[in-house]
Formats: sequence, C-alpha cells, structure tokens
Amino acid sequence: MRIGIVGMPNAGKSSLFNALTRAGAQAANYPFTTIEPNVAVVPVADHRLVRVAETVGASEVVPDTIDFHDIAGLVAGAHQGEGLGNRFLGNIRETDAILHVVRAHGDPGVVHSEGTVDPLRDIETIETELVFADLEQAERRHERVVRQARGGDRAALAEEDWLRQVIDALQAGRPARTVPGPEAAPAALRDLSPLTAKPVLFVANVDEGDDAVPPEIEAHAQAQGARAVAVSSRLEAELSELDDEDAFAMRADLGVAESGLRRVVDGAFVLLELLAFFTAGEGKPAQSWHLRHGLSAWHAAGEIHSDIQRGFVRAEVIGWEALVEAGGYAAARERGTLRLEGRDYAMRDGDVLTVKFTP
Ligand SMILES: Nc1nc2c(ncn2[C@@H]2O[C@H](COP(=O)(O)OP(=O)(O)OP(=O)(O)O)[C@@H](O)[C@H]2O)c(=O)[nH]1
Ligand SMILES: [Mg+2]
Repeated sequence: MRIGIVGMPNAGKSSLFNALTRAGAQAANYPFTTIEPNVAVVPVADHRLVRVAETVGASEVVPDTIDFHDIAGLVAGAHQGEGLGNRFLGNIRETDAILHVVRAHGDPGVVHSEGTVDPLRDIETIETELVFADLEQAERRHERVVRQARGGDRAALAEEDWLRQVIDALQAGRPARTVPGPEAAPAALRDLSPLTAKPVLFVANVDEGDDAVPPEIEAHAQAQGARAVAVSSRLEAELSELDDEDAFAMRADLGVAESGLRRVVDGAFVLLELLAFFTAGEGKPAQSWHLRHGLSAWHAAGEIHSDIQRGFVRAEVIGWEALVEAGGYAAARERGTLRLEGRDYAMRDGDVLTVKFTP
C-alpha cells in the first residue's frame, strides 16, 4: 500500500509525515523544505495479529506496512516547472491513494505562499495542477498509442479512443476518474496511472485543539464522494515525540480526545477499501496482509508470493476469533471451524489463511 501526500508549500505535509513516521523528516518554517522525496514505512498495528501469533506459537509478529511518500509543495504552475513540486509528481504516480493536506490553521507565524489562508483556493490550485500533470502525461501517451493504432491493433485502438476521452475530460477540468477504463485494453489505466483517478483523503490541518473539519472542506470532499479528516499536523508531530502517557495527558489538556493520526490512518484504510488477513504458523512469523474487498483466496495468495499463487491448490481458512477460541489449528480442525476453500473463496476481514500449493 502506497500513499502520496500532496498540498501547497508549508501546508503541513512534512509535519504530518513526521507524526506518521517519527522519521524526523525536516519540517521548518519556510516553503520548499522537502527537497528530496521522502518515503516512510509505517507498520499497521493490529491487535488481532498479536492474538493469532500467541495462539499458534509464532516466532514473531510482522505487521503489514503502508508507505507514505512526502513530496515538495505544489504551487500554481507546477506542471510548467514552477517551484519544485512538479519534479516529484512522478514519485506519487505509482501510489494507491492521495492524502491532500490543506492548511486551515490561522497561525500568523507560518508563511503562506499566497499571503492568506484560504483552504478552497488552495484545494483548487492543487487539483488544477494534478489535472495538468495528468493531461501532459495523457497527451504524451496518446501520441505513442496513435502510432501503434495505425497497424489496426484492437487494444491500441481502444486505448487511443479512451485516451481521447481522458484528454477531453481533463481539458474540461474534470478528473480522470470520471472516465472508466477501457475494457478492450485492460492495462491502459495502469500504464497511465492518472493522479486524478486515485482516491483522495482531504486532511484539514487545523489549529491546535480543533478537531472539526471546516465546513467548506467537508462540502468540497462530499461533492467528489471523498472523505475529509481534521488534524493539527504540528501538534501530532510534537505528540509523536512524547511517550504514550505524556501524549495522553497533553491531549486531555487540549481537549482532543482521539488521536488525529488515528483518523488519518483509518481514513486511508476506508479509502483503499481494504480488508486484513493473516498468515501464521508455529515457529514461523505471524504476518498481516491487506487486500481489496471482494478479492479471492487466489488473490490473497498472490499478496504472499507469486510462487504460492501460481502453485495454488487449496486454502485452509478460519476467522481469527475462531482460531483463538479453539486454541490452535489442530483443535480448530477437530471442531470443524478450520475450512477447506478453493481459489475463488471471497476473503473476509480477519481471516487466517494457509495456502497449500505445489512448488
Ligand atoms: N500552528 C501550526 N503550525 C503548523 C501546523 N502544521 C505545520 N505547521 C508549521 O508550518 C511550517 C511548515 O510545515 P511543514 O510540515 O514543513 O510543511 P510542508 O507542507 O511539508 O511544506 P513544504 O515541504 O515546504 O511544501 C512548520 O513551521 C510547521 O511547524 C499546525 O497544525 N499548526
Ligand atoms: Mg515538506
């Protein structure tokens, strides 16, 4: 799972990134602090995995991770090379989703590149840059595909037609997600990987002690079918340096009950429509994995290893709670709660999976 963080310069991206990762990426009060792309790997804590590991006597607990990509701020004209952001848009083309950080705090001590705090204007600036970046990419790809399509190749013709629709949509200011991928050219969408087709979570960077999303940001998100969460990036970055007890006391003082970071990570999960499943065995690592809702045991096997997917014979599946209740695989098998499933079995959140495969 990969998530890219976008926003205006000084919006609070690196502060959020720091809080998410405690990676100590440089956060300072002047625009364009983030010069090198920053990638941080954040483990996804899951208490269920710990219980499963204890139950089967696993050697260690290996949680799945999310990669967060922190890039430099985007300004109007970034697609034409203004500022530094454009260079880094390529770094987030490969991500699964986007966190769009919007400055909504009024701290006069933090410089705004446009002089005033105006979340909607900033959102539109960023969205426009993403549209332009996609347009450039789509036009370049179109030129190439037109040449291939001259030979009458069916997939190339379908891709050419689709790219034309994408270009029309982008030129009209509409995101690429409004144009469904072409059925006759299944790889086309992945090859283009438009930024404006990725799911977006808006993160309103609010004043310390606030935890409501400003209504104009909420309304904007809703109009796109997207979600928004509020967080104070600076506060979260500071809290992330304290131990749990001190952090709890500081939250209580400020009246901020829930961790803003929790909201961001949970929001990202909802965005990606993921379920968790586990693999675990005695003396072996217990691991968590994530998969899109609706995918099968065969897809799950592919997450673990391509060889396991290729040699898939059948799967042994049990819900994590049933496994814990039984006290282990052998007892679960006796109780009949450990089931044999084929490759088309639709995975459920919390399943513990053992794939039998021929190497
Ligand atoms: N008061 C306040 N200041 C914040 C908040 N979040 C970030 N800041 C400050 O704003 C400044 C810029 O924050 P960064 O996180 O570096 O911003 P950025 O979006 O990564 O900026 P670029 O990398 O330059 O695009 C720093 O001085 C932060 O301490 C916040 O929630 N409240
Ligand atoms: Mg930064």
